[in-house]
Amino acid sequence: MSSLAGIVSRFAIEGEVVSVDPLGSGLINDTYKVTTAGDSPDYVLQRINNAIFKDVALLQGNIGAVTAHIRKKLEAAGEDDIDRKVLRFISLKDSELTYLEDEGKFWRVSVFIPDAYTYDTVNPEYSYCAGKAFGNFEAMLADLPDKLGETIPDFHNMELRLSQLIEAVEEDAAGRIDGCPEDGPVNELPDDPDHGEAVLDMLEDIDAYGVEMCRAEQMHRDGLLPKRICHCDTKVNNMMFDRDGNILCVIDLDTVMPSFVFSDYGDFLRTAACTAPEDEPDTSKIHFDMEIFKAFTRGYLESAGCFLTDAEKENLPYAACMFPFMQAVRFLTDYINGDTYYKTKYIDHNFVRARAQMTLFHDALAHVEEMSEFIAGL
Ligand code: GN1
Ligand code: MG
Repeated sequence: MSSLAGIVSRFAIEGEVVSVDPLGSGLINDTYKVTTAGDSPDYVLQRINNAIFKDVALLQGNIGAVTAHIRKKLEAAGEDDIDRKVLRFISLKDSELTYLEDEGKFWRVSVFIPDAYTYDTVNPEYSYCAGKAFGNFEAMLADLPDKLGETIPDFHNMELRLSQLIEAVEEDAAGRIDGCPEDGPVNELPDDPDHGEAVLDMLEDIDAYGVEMCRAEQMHRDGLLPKRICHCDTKVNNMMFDRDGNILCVIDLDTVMPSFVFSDYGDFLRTAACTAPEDEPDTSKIHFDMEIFKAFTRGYLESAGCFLTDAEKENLPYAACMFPFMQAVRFLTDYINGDTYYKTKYIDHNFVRARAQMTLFHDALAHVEEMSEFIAGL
């Protein structure tokens, strides 16, 4: 088996590798920091999860087009420190490709951005900056000449996510529905002995909102909602800040593809406006934070307001609800399938995540009117 340092040595990096250590907390790819000796830059090594990103060539092609386009814009705007504001991927030593296939695994290397920080929680001031940054990111990509492929087809299609849940329930591949509650819980949550029942309750709860949460697909069919190039994984920890809290860049570009703007807006709030981690077991700690919502929305509309349609703006509160809902559906689907998609740390992790997301969904839903009033007043 190739060593990590051996993998790195196939890329045209500068300097001598000193160490390769795990980095970050992504749920899909494996990420490492590559430290080099002396003044050479450090690097980020990633194993691309090709069970999920099935077309790595397309994926790296998208990322190449996006980063080159952003770099050009930053240069034209006379920005300084550009290498900290857009990712740079390294080619192989013996080819132009920016990924390596080795023993059926796919790898890539980018330059590590020094003195940059990611956060799992942010205050309103940072949220405002993040809103501006994601709006800017979409604005910069609005005139991208290359046509991007969908790295995961229909990634944020709510109708598809619900049908995947239904399929999972019908198959019940891991026996996490059948056998419960009659045979007792399959797995025991420390605080929830009636677990099997809890899964069924959650399915019922999801079913009650399914049609309403598929509004985006309906609007798209009615010609009311365009697809634009979006980031599609705007978790708060996918944004890099400098030491003073200024935004440097957005990272984790695997899912940059055409989608509804609700994706970026909704997924940021799902993580940043939640008062607890996305897998919080104690649901009493989970609330939708309106101060974060307001700050982020103000920032986002300052940079994206110029290209968004009225229908898009009016439906931002829906997006704030739809994303926790969609994530609950995705986590629950994976739970029922037997945890084949997301990395998990304990047996019921995906169920706990789904429950946290449904709790957040309900609290966001209770704030829809307040959100709409705020947006109308901006
Ligand atoms: C995954 O890779 P990571 O951890 O940033 C997922 C997102 C989910 C997120 C939930 C390709 O993102 O869609 O929102 O987990 N990415 C993919 O934490 O499915
Ligand atoms: Mg990430």
